[in-house]
Amino acid sequence: MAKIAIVGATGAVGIELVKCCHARKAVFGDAPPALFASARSAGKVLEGPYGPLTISEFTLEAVQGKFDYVFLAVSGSFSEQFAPSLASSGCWVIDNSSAFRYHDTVPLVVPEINFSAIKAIGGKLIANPNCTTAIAAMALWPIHQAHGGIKRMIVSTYQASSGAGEPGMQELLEGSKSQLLDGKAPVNKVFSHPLPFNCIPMIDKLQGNGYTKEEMKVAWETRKIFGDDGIKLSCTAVRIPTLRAHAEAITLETAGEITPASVLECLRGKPGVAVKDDPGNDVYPMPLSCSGEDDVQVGRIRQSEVFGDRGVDLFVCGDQLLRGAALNAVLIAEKLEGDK
Ligand code: 2RA
Repeated sequence: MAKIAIVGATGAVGIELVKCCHARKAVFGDAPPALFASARSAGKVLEGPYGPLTISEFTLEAVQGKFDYVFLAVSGSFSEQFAPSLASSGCWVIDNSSAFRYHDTVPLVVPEINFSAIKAIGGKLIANPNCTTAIAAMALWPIHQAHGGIKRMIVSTYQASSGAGEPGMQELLEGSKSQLLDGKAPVNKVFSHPLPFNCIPMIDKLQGNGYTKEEMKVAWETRKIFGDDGIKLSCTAVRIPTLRAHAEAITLETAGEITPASVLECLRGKPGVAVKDDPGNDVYPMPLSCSGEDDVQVGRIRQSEVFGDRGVDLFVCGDQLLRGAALNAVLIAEKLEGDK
């Protein structure tokens, strides 16, 4: 039975990690994961599918060498400080921060796509991708494989408040309530502007090229996960007032011919992907219909007016806390466990 630790257990991703482990009790065993967080949260009790679990204060000594899998749902600076020591103590460390995603010596993994990178690169530290990248990658990888490779892509995102964690979700709910019930303008602390009834075309820090870091993450990480530095990708990342699922409009050009039918054919039956493409009957991916769902939804698939027989447009939606974070991490551990 696998021994599992979740560090950063009180956050939105930490809570989903507990649920995802519980859903895979057949793989990991009945014992609940050990939960760790900062001293401030130590002693708190988390109610979840295993029943009440008490949070312990994280120390390196309490975790290193004592677990098979350590999930880190913490800040990049925390991961930078502790992840390498945890990994060299023999634990598999799956890090949800961006601290190691661009290191050549650390695999960046979506298990359905490039699980083999773990053995190829070696080491026990694995980076979990940014949510926006992981969600799109699930839909794009089968298309990339079946059409001679994706050459160019334009991505526009519609990102939920959960990308800023539980405080982001609370700010959206409370701001909406105060506007609707009290007629008061929403207050913003987490987001740089009020999110209710708004959209904010700026996520993460501005880079020297005028894109934000969130936008560049989609380009950098897609290339690394697909093992193809030639993919050209331009992204506009926008925060919208939804709770926990990201949506992405994608226009892409492939090397080979592509049609909506060939896209449907390569997506059907792929694990982790659900085709929702019957627009005449109002069936398409939406944040509400994929919230709490493991599968990434793909729909509105159409021949591109710009790229002709080498291009399609499509719409993708995925739960930000699941495929975009906790589920992807737990699926990596599940595959490692199966590989033993
Ligand atoms: C966001 N991508 O949506 C981030 C979270 N990882 O803000």
